[in-house]
Amino acid sequence: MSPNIDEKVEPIFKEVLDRNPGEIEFHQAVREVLESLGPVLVKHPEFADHKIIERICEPERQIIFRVPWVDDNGIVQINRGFRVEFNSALGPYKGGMRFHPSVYLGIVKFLGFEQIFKNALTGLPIGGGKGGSDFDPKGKSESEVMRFCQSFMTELYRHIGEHTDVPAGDIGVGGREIGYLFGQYKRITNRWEAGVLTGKGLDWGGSLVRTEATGYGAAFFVDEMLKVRKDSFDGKTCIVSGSGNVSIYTMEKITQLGGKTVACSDSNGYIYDEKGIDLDLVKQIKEIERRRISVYTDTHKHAKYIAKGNIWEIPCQVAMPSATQNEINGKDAALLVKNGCIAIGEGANMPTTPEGVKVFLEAGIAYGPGKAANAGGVATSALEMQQNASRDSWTFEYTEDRLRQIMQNIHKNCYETADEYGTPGNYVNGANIAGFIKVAKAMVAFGVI
Ligand code: NDP
Ligand code: 2IT
Repeated sequence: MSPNIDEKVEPIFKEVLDRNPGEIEFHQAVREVLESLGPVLVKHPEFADHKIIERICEPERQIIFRVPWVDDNGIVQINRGFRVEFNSALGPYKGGMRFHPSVYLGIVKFLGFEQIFKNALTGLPIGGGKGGSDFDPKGKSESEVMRFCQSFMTELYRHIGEHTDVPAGDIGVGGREIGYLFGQYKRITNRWEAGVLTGKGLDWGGSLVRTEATGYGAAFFVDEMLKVRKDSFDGKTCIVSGSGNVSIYTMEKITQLGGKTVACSDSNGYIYDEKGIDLDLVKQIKEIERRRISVYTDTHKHAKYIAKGNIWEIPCQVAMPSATQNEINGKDAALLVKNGCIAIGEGANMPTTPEGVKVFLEAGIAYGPGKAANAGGVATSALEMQQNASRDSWTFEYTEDRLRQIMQNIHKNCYETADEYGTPGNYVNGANIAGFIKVAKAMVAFGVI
């Protein structure tokens, strides 16, 4: 249980723990939101009368399915597929799919739960959902990935649709996988239905800026937090963990805003390059060759590769965790603060443990939680849906401008909501409360469904 949960909300959290045994990441994500909601029930007693918190914690629908496929040696492989359609109060379920061996129901539910509030914060008409599989794309051939995606979609297609549920990418799912998934959906349904998936290729219904959007958006969010403090990225030393989609485009925007990223990582270790990470090289290694980040030092001898190292030990002023959940613990957070870190922008979902969050909040540094800071990805997915619906495509400049405005609005909304609820500067409360209220009002309007 949590000492920070209001006594009116505590029995609801206990019920969540009892009903969802073993799903520790889901418990963590729910606890974090529920800790913010006590004062909301005081201002809005109707939310308690309508049992909004209880309903929001229970997914509308959970789908678990078998994904059989044949590997290159002719051996039958079986994975498990998931789609949790969490909440459709504001629009069709929307959220990515994660292909990683660690995926199980508890991870998909934590991601789907956070997605509800994140998507509400974008101000766009999208509900919350998430999916994925315990399939491990590492070491698989191109045709194995294709066969897996085709088998996955052969079950998933019946549950999704442009007005029902619109999946996209997450860890292990990028443009290549979305291509195979879209192709199979089109084939089975005999429909060229662009709006059923986002993150599509630019030649077949994708949006400019979607690839860059999560990283760019996270950097914009940090820029806004720094502006409030009369500061900027200019001259700041930054660390961005991971070296996938979110990390790469976070680093790109940090450079454009005047900062310097000196370290990035993958699950095997991290690179420290005091001259600043060479992003063209990282893109070559990760996006084109799909190799490990360790090969960075083959051509850049001055840089250091630290296998299994802790990237948060490097002093920095801005840290942007962009790999996975719980990658910053209480000790890491204390070290970051001690070494002079003044801002954290979470590109990843729930990358900081509750102990770490406490350290950042108590230190009073600018801390942008994932559901606000990384909302630019899904927001641009919604812009992709808009373009698909109007059979139009926008320029890079226009789309990036829309993304920037959305991130500025999210920042403002979180900042002002934190103030209104008596916790100025606390973006955790701001994001949780603002996101929750929007969904809750819609749920009240719809009656008991
Ligand atoms: P990618 O698959 O492109 O990259 C993931 C990166 O994180 C890789 O460098 C990977 O290293 C590393 N990583 C993954 N799992 C672990 C782990 N268990 N331990 C250490 N490192 C790990 O994924 P994305 O960049 O898309 O996603 C990164 C994070 O951002 C996730 O938390 C995701 O949920 C979140 N996010 C993504 C959005 C998107 O639009 N893609 C939108 C909003 C949030 P390795 O290659 O060694 O596995
Ligand atoms: O966590 C996320 O917001 C994503 N992985 C992106 C979801 C989307 O639908 O673009």
